[in-house]
This record gives sequence, structure tokens and C-alpha cells, in this order.
Amino acid sequence: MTRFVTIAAAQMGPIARSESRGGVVKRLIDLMRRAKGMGADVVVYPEATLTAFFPHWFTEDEAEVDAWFEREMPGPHTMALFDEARRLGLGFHLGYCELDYASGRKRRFNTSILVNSNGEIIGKYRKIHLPGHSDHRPGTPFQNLEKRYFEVGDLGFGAWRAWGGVAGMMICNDRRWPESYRVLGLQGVEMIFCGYNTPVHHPAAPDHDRLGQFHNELSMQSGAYQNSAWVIGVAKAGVEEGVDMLAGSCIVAPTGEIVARCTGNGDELVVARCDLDLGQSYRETTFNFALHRRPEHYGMIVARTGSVAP
Ligand code: CDV
Repeated sequence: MTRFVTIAAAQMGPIARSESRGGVVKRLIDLMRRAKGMGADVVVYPEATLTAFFPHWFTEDEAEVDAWFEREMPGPHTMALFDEARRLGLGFHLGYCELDYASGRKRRFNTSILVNSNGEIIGKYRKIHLPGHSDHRPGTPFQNLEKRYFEVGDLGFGAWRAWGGVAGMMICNDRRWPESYRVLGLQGVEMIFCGYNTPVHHPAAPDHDRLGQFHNELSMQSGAYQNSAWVIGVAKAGVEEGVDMLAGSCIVAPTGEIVARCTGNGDELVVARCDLDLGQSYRETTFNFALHRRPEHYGMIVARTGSVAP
């Protein structure tokens, strides 16, 4: 029996610093309704979807930082999104910034969730690879203070049965690390949802700028192919508070091919009917992990040459 799931990548245009959560949720609901009209079963929103990407700005004011975070999910503003998903019978993936008090102290995470078509949260992931720096660097055109505002995620890379297959999540910078995909691939994940906020300009290495879209696609296409999974990469795009953000949201098949791609810099949807069994042929041949993968031998070369990385 062939298994199909229709997935919508819901790219977001810039979100102004002054834009309210309610205003953003309205945009998300509009995209959700349009996705439903295009036959989607699940709609995938970007990283930190509910606000402007505040790690670009430095502040020492704790209250100001906390204001970018959600204390509950769903909360007063996001409840409408959950209600609409339930009404339409549509699942979704949402990236947001999470304030967590469960351990008895305040912790901040860059988080994403999977929500089923009954409006129930069925999976949660907290970003592991946090890029940027924690110190104030006022000389740069913008900063990336993720290491200051977030803790490293403590939930690992999970896998959940959803939409007739197995789903996993990663967030933005995670997509550049092969380990992220492989840990999901080893759990049999068939669809990987990944939101991103990626500036076009790389202040620490401007010579990388011209390759931004190439590296974005290279990472997701190789991750998809080498792990026999669909990868749905969804951007926050356009010029947001003076920072030009990489667009190019796309849906990558387990073949490594991009089957759908956004072409603009604003709120935009692309939809693909994804055959979850397409990965099977790769999982049973080239990437049959049980037959061909040999992790027990991977340490030998390092041991022989003695070139151990720090
Ligand atoms: N939000 C991110 O993780 N962005 C990084 C940028 C800062 C390089 C990325 O890997 O796209």
C-alpha cells in the first residue's frame, strides 16, 4: 500500500518588531486555510514563527527578553491557531521560543512542536545546535545572540508516528550538521520538518554570503538523500528590521531532489504530495543501514594516524 501525505511549506515574510502575536497568528491562519484549500494534511511554519528574530539584537533587560517567549502552548494568542487546525482537520509544525519553569528555574529554549489534526501536541523538539555568540558585538550590522538567549535543547532528536509515517524535527542551524539527520534516520524518520531564520549576510565570514542558498539546499538535499527522508525546509524570508533573510523554502524528496520551492520573499505556500514509501527503495539498497553501515569500524583510522580532533 502506498502512503501519501500532502505537506505545505508555509514561508513567512518579515515580522516587524512591533507586530503583535495576534497579527502574526492571523497571517498563520490565513496560510493554514490556503494550505487546506491546496489539499494539505500538514502545514509547516518556520523557526521562531511568532515574532521578529530577536537574537539579532542585544539587551541585558530580562523582561524585554522574556517578552519574546511563550509561557504556555497553546497560549492566549496561539489558541486560535490550534482551534483552526482542529476545525480544518489539519496538522501543523510550529517553531516558537519557549519559557520553561518545569525544573524549578527559568529556562529558555528555541523550540518546535508537532500538532495533530485534533489540535493536540504530539511532539516537541528543542534546538541543539545554537549558532552565534553570547557576548555583545556592537560593531556588527546585526548580531546572532542565540547562545545568550537560549539553552541547548535537552530533548534529543525524537521521532513520532504521525500522518501515516514517522516524523522528526530539527531547527535551522541543525540542518547543517549531518548528525542531526543521521540520528533521525537511525530512528526510521520519513519526514523531517525544519524551520530557519538565516541572514543572507554572514558578518563573521562575508565571503560565504554568495553561497547562502547553495549551502542551504546542499545541506537539506544531502540530509534527505543520505537518510531516505523527505525534508521540508521553511524560511522566515525578506528584509526584517534591516536584516535580509534567506528565502527559498523547499520540499526535498528522499532522492535528494527539490520538488517544490518558494520563489518570493513574503508569506508564501508550496505544497507537495509526498510518497512516504519513496524512501523505502533507498533504505533497502544504498542506505540499508543494517547491511552496510559499519560504525564499529569508524574509529580505526583516527586510532592509526593519531590525528584526534580536540
Ligand atoms: N537561526 C539560525 O540557526 N541561523 C543560522 C545562521 C546564523 C548561520 C543558520 O545556520 O542558518
